[in-house]
Amino acid sequence: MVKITSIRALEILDSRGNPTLMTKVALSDGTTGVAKVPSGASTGIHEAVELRDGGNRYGGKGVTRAVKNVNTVLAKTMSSVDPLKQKSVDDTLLEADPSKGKGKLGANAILSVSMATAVAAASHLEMELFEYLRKNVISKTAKYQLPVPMSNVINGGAHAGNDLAIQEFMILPVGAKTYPEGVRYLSEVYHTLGTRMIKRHGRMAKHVGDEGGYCGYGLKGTIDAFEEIMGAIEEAGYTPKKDVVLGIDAAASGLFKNGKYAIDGKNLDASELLEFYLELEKTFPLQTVEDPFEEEAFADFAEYMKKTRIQVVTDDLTVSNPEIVHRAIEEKAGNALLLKVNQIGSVTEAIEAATIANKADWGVVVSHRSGETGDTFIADLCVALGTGQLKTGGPARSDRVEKYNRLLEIYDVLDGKCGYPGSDFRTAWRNY
Ligand code: 2PG
Ligand code: MG
Repeated sequence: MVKITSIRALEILDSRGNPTLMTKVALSDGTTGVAKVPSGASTGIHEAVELRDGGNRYGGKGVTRAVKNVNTVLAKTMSSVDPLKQKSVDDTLLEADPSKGKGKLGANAILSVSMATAVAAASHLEMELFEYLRKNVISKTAKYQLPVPMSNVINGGAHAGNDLAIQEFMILPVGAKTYPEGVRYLSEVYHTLGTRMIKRHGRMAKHVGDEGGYCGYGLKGTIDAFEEIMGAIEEAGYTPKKDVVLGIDAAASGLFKNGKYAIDGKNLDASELLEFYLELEKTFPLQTVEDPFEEEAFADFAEYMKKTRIQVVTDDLTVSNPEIVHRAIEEKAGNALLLKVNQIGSVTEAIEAATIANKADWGVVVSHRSGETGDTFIADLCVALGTGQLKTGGPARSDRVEKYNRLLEIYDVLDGKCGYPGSDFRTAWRNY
């Protein structure tokens, strides 16, 4: 039986220049797996706990304690675990830190080992990671579909220094026939948008936010941003709605203060904000809205669901936590789950959250964090789950582009023999 011979973590930087972990798992046959952990800015209060050092070093954001936990406690505990059994790998990790939110050893420490072990196992079996996760971990057949990318072309909220309340303005290339064609749509619309904004607002508009989308310099508010994107879609030669639809992540917890949401110079209560979303849906081809209300507002999400037929995605509301996902399903507080591995802290639990959503006929959007690295695990996970949707930022900056490129590579590995859900992005994964 192949064994884990060493686990070694070190402190590296993420795309915002903040410390995070890189962990390498080595197996007895000489194969290795590496994982780098992402980090959010608009984090949900119920997310698993990132262990940070505090103090002055790196402004308190150092992760040397988490690194030490990997190199000592976890390395020791994992030495007797079968690396080819991801469930027992993760069970052992969870046993090592049974605290709520994995705050004792750090969810960042635990996740790095969970991911790196999966990567090492795939490498040992000479399988692609997506193939290993699908066949050996999720136990599904080898029919694959690549995701419709949800690309954040204008950044706002906590991800950019502008006046846009909405955190992410996204485009989805639903009219493309294949994933590579979808990527081309994204890139063309993105560049056209950049040129238009520079023409209108000057060279400052060329700058990008945390997720590779334009920083929105000069834009007056939500409608202005939507109109710019619509103009760019048409100018790039595409037809809005048929070829490209729109999405937002309102990340509304960040707008919420004293019972009201501050947006576009107004203070709206939940029902007024709901009317605003419904109005946007009428005016623009808006087909997916994430976190429309703050992270405890299950009833407001449910109210929105009664009035809309588009995709309502829960992120901060459910934090990829199987228990909370159950609650959201029961309360009909959405119809799609945002899945971030570091919100929950292990590969097995993330897959469990996705499976629960899938059984309830919810969509699943596999997602990056605003603080990323070149790690491409989520691209493989998305293909392995077959969810048909991936959110990984604008088509610029290598922390975002590496994921788009990994999917292009997977398309090539599969010789193009894979589905692309197009406008069925929420429901197509029933067939996969
Ligand atoms: C989100 C994410 C990713 P963050 O809110 O969906 O886009 O942002 O990682 O800052 O939580
Ligand atoms: Mg979000």
